[in-house]
Amino acid sequence: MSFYRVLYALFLIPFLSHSAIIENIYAKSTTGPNGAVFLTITNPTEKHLKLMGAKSDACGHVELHTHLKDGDIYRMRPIPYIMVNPGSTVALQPGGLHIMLMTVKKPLEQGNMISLTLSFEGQCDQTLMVPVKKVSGCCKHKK
Ligand SMILES: [Cu+2]
Repeated sequence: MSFYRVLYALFLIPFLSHSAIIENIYAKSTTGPNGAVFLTITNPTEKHLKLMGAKSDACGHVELHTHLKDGDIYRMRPIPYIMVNPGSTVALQPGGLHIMLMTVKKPLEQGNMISLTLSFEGQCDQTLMVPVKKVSGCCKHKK
């Protein structure tokens, strides 16, 4: 490796560490019209990280959702972005924040893989392969 290559690699390291760390990602199996993806997002940077949206070829479009209490029941509500504070982790999980797959093209069955592209503000899009898992006793995705 030449001196310049080493220099180039050292130069890149701070930029590589400036991206979101995605873990524990899965999609809930469903035969219904809508699905949901859950994951954790860790922000290793010193700046706020904003998930602005997502895309998937497994469904018509993708929305970011949260659950808000409405009287005695929790209802899903679309939100414009999900913020991850510097050095912290946000969990998208059943009953809370989630990525909603609207108008799923075909049933999401356990063992399938779907692709999902996450868009963070000021970063390159991240495309991930997401395994479909059966989740029992989970939320029903109705509006
Ligand atoms: Cu939802």
